[in-house]
Amino acid sequence: MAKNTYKAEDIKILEGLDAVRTRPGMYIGTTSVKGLHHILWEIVDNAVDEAANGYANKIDIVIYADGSASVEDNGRGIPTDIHSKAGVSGVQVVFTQLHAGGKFDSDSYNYSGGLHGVGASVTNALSEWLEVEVYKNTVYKMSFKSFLDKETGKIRSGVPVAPLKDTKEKTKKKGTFVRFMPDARVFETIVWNADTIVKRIKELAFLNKGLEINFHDERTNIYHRFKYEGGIVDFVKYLNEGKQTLYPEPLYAQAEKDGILVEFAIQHTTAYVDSICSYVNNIPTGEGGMHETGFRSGLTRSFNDFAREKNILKDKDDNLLGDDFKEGLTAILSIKMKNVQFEGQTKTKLGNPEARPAVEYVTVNELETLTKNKKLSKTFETIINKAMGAAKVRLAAKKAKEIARASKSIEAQTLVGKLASCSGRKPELNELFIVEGDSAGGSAKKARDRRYQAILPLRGKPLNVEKKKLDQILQNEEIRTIISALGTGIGSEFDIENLKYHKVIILSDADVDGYHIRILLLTFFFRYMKDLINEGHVYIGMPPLYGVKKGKTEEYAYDDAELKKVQEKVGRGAEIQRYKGLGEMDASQLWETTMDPEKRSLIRVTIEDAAEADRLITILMGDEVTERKKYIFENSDFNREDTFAKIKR
Ligand code: 1YM
Repeated sequence: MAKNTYKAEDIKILEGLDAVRTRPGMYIGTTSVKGLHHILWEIVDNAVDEAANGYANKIDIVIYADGSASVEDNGRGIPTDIHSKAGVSGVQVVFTQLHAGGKFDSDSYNYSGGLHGVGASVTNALSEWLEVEVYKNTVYKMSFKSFLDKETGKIRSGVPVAPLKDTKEKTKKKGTFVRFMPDARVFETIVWNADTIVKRIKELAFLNKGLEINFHDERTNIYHRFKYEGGIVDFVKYLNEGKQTLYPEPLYAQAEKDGILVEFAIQHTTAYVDSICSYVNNIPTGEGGMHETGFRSGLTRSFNDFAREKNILKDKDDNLLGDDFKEGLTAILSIKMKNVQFEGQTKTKLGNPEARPAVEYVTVNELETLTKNKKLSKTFETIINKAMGAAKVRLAAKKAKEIARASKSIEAQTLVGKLASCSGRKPELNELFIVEGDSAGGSAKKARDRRYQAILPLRGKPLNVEKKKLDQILQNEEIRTIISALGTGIGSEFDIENLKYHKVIILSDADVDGYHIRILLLTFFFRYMKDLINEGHVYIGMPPLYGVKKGKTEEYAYDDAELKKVQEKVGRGAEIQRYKGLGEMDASQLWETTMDPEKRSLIRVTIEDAAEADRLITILMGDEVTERKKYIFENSDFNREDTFAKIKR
């Protein structure tokens, strides 16, 4: 850490202040309101550095009614002794020599602020006046002023009014106080933005645990106090406020590697987006950079290692990806290092290549240590499970993309499979019947009105629902035929404008297989063609459960209650047939009961139905055998009303 005894000779003198005054943009980037705040941060940074090096723990910032601002810390105080080469006090050097300060000597200072590191002299150069007080047993004072140089006609700024003076006034305080008035001739505006200041000092308080930062705005008489004993752990908790966290305490670690101090805190939430905020020497690196890259790969490696060690990931499984662990991740990465190089559009990207391996090393090492902590094993498992879920979705989405691509080529081909298309060319009139079983399919083909009704039979047991994962289902020929028949594409490619049938009618038996087919199709539509359901194009066809025949008349009943009524109506001697499947009906029966728009009854599927189907399919297709058996057992009465009620609920 920094030396306790400071020698003013350490200071390196580089340049005068006039250059800053003539080209402020070169030193603070802009003279906009952003530049205005920049000169405040220069002073605040020196105070924060003093705290970061362990000499101060309190900073007070005041905005005065006259528009000036002050910063005070309780550190060692800027050196007051005479700098041997400059022949003036340390204070004078700090405020009049550009790039002055042990800060720019990598031996005498630890971590420079980089972007803000141009120093307090820049603030002085761009101020109308600036006052410094140093408290070391007595109060030292010095002030600087800008004035018009009559000889050159130019404004000179930051000129000492008098050398640093020991007022001999006794004080118990320790530290440095700096107050300045930004120069209205330099800045587009000199009105401080309290929100900007509060936001930044809060961030600084999070990044420097235990550091108390107070803010008082005299203009509005508003006070703020920030102090976080938990540092970036508190930061992560703060960012996750109002979100549902997956484990109560953020994971936290801190270590040094090759002269780079690395500190991070992470916590996952149920959200899908991530927010990783990284900092170098307290400066936000919005564009990321080497440290973030190292951090991400460190996280990915550690969690994968853990998942393999615990056998959550099996030998045959692929590693989870960084993106999988990112889902719902809130993280703060804060590093401290020397000679930082910023790159990128907004110069907020860390370019130092050495930061990457150092951060990755620390991340992996420290997380490994944490995994050994029994109390945290649940946390790690939770993180892996969340990532596994993300991976599943990722793979399904990838498949969907592939299928979407494939569906384009399928559409280009003449239809494979057994689709019997209709001759009509008006999509709003056209209907696609997806019929369970070849025999029912055959009857439907005979019965249909071929002008507007198309039939797609699904084979006897087309899909072994329990064993197939959704991506495999997408490879199923019938599903592919449905995709190409509908013409809309799927997933992100889905376009309802191209829909060729405005009614898509699922016709399946009222038994376990039929039920499976139905929820499978609904799940497929739900996941890959959601708007098909949202726009009300999906229907469930309702074949009757009973046929009641007496002589030449034949009536149908769709449930037990209706059967009673029909029996009463038809009278004794009727022959009752219970249809076990669509296949038992001949073409004319099928037409009359299920397909004829005049007589049939259809149920329009709502998005809630489909969402429920999607949930059920997880039970029915999932690995939880007992859950599935239980479910099927409890729902084994697949009469029409009941089955649908299950989906509808
Ligand atoms: C309100 C602003 O500037 N505090 C501050 C600045 C310095 C020191 C302490 C300090 C640093 C060192 C030794 C060192 C600075 N000193 C220099 C320089 N608060 C504020 N508090 N002793 C005191 O870095 O070794 C620059 S900043 F150059 F003189 F060392």
